[in-house]
Amino acid sequence: MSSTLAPDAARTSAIHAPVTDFDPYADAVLDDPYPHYERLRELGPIFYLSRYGAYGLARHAEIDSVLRDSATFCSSAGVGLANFHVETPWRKPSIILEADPPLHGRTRKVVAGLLAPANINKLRVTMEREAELLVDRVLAKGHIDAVPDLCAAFPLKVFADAVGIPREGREEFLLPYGDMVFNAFGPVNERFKVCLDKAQGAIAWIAEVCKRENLTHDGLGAQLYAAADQGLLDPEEAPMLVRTLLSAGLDTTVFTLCNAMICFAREPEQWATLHAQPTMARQALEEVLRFESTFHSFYRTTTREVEVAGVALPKEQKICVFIGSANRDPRRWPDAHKFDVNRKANGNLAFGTGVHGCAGQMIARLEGEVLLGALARRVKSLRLEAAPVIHYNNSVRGYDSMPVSLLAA
Ligand code: OVM
Repeated sequence: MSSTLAPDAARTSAIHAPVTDFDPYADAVLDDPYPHYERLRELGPIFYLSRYGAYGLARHAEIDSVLRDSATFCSSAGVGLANFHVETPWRKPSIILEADPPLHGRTRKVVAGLLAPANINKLRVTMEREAELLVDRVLAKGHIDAVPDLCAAFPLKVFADAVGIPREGREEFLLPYGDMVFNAFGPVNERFKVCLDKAQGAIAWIAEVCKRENLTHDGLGAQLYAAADQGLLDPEEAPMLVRTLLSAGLDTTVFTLCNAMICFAREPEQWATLHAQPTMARQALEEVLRFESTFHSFYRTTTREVEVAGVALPKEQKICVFIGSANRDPRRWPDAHKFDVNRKANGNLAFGTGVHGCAGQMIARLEGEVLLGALARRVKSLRLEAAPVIHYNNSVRGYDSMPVSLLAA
């Protein structure tokens, strides 16, 4: 990582941001991003990523402030590196993620109601039953690949059922579609291009299953169409928001469960603590989200000239927020690099914050709590049997394979 004087964008400012040629998307960085994040935080409260022409934030305080000021740091120019005002997005922009007021407020209100505890808590019983069946199966096997057998299997069943899409095609298409969605929050690198080539079938399948006639009559998808019937959404907005559920709701929860398994496989004492007290599952999940965040980086775009940490930024400037770093910032977290299920991990930015804070965070936490709780009650110990295989993606962190052995309680 080199640090020299600032280029054009910062030359006129009172304080120049440190410049770095750091590539957040390099395989070697994704293998273990945390030492790199520490160097980024030490560069200062803001820095300039010369490879990408974007500023970056890696400390908790600055990221929190920027995410809370959605008027200055907008989403309608895309929340990836691409600026939709000048570049053509790979798909029609999301009407919630990649939107500002007034459009965002209207769609967000409908999705917030859909995914509020009052509407999703009725899913708990079904999820608990599925979790028990899944734990039966993995304990019977003893040796498993925790990614397909557990971490992917659970959301592909319970979340896809909750949305109300067909069974056929889930395994083949849902995760590859999300893989593309999350790669698109980074640069158009080789990873992006290869993924887009592979995602063509998934893109067509997603468009089909978002149609009203392909959804169950009582799921979350059907409820979006019902909201359109009531005039809360335009008719063409219902399938767009079903697409949002399927974009944002699978890879993220699958990888969060992978990250939970990794955290506990590496820290047997932490598993012993949770096993002794399975009702800690929700709190433990929060610490997983802090310690191994799922969504590691995304962007905002300035709507005007603005100073951030004393550095003057122009209008239309992309700023990358390194969530995975904010959640390890020692300025915010005592013993930031210790995975500790007893800590108060609230205030972590794994789900973002502000008006765009994850609308699905309560159902995500519900899935995580239910599966982790079922495992905590019935699994005495878990052991990593071989090196896990990381899944390389431009913005989310997870695994393709994780050979694990489980010992029943
Ligand atoms: C969407 C969408 C897609 C991916 C992620 C997300 C993190 C939203 O299509 O609206 O939120």
